[in-house]
Amino acid sequence: MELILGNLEFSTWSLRPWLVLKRCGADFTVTEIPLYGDGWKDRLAEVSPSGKVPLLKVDGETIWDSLSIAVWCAERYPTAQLWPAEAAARWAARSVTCEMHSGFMALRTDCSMGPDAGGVIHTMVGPDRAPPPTGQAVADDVRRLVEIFRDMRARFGAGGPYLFGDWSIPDAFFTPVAARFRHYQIDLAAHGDVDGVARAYCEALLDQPDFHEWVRLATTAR
Ligand SMILES: N[C@@H](CCC(=O)N[C@@H](CS)C(=O)NCC(=O)O)C(=O)O
Repeated sequence: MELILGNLEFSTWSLRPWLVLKRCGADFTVTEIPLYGDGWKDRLAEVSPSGKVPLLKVDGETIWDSLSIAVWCAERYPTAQLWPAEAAARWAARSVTCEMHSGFMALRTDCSMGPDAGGVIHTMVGPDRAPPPTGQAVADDVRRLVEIFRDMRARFGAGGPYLFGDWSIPDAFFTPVAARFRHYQIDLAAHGDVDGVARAYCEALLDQPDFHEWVRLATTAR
């Protein structure tokens, strides 16, 4: 099984399925296609139906899109319990995962990862930090994320440090967000996190052993 990814330092979409596959204990190799390098568009077009990463090559098939790969993993590895077992929690988990997958455009734009217009490279993994964003649209996105984190933790999070207690697919989708918040030094308390619940959740995501491994991989010469 081969997982094809963009730059480990800043491809937020790539981090998601890698975390999910790690949780499954899957045996997979990683191929990194550096975005913005020489000939990167052609190389991507050769392997990816959508012209984007991530994608998974398995059993002679190609599965593309981070959410589709996560759903495939949940089917292939039922014992990994990638969605919460309890029905209300499971549907909430799917709702917030889909909301993340299809939304938060202001956050993605104003807190972008990778090279910016001035040539500065913003990463999820380094000690580099950038000034917090100032626009209202991104503030609205952060406020909604804080609301999701606080609501889900309060309703479903009693069994552990993750959004639904035990680790589940939404945690893979929110780990890049936690890394963006850290890089852009966003103070969640200023966006409704009155008692630090959302901040603690983000810290748990950045402290998961698999994310530490990703940071090691991304910061090791290759
Ligand atoms: N919805 C897709 C988005 C994938 C995506 O936008 N990937 C970026 C890399 S982080 C990409 O391949 N960009 C190349 C391009 O747009 O040409 C997913 O979840 O996999």
